[in-house]
Amino acid sequence: MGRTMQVPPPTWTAEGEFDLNTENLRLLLDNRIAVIRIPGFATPAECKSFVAAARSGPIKYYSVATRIGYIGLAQYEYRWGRPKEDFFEAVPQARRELDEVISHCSFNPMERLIARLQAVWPRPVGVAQEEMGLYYAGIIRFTGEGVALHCDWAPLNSPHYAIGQIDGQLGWNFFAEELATGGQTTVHNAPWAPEVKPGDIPQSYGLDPALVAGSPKAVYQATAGDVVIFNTRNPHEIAGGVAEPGGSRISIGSFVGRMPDHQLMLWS
Ligand SMILES: O=C(O)CCC(=O)C(=O)O
Ligand SMILES: [Fe+2]
Repeated sequence: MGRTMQVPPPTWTAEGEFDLNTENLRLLLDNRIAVIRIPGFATPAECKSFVAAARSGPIKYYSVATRIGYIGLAQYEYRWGRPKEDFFEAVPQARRELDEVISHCSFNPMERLIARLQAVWPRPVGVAQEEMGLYYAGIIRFTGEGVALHCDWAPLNSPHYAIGQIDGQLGWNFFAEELATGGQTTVHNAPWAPEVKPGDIPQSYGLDPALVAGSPKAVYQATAGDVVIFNTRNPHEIAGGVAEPGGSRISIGSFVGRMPDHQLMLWS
């Protein structure tokens, strides 16, 4: 069994939302605090520009019950029965599609976010890579109908990739458009540690609510203009809501993993 099974996973010592600084980033990676928010990461004009660019991009839909639109590439879609080569071969095309969308936007949210993290982190921050190539980072999502309870934890989801070596995983999302009502994200402080047979990759989406019953939780609002960061080993879910006419809940984000040498690597 992996080392993740032997040590009980850490839990929050404080709930609520914190600013981005070195200490808080470390606490979030260690799963000691619930949420970091960067208010006003982008101006209202920049949000509008991003929304227009995203809407004109090549939107696809995940094969799950609630309709989740996206642009980009998710590594975990390759976790069962697909060789790593397939994933790394798909990266350049996905990158070109994202670059095309961002070229229509008045700013680059990926570059801005990496700069904000690098400004507070003493080790290098950048898009993940390994011998086979560069990962893809930066999924644009349309999540107005909500997202079911799930976990994102590469040591279990992606054990055969370099990102499987991380000891902390965060997800950041920049929200460019918010719903009129609803759309909150609930993060449950019940860090994922399922029993798995060596080599097995567990189902991590549509988790049983019993897993989080009675655990502390933090609820954040997906406010347009802000970036919100949380520890994705905690099961989390997004409530559906009511959009403005023609609107949605539109974001771009990726994961951030802390490698054994404490570099921060980004992927989606
Ligand atoms: O959109 C959100 O609030 C969270 C999305 C999510 O599940 C993630 O970033 O891992
Ligand atoms: Fe997630």
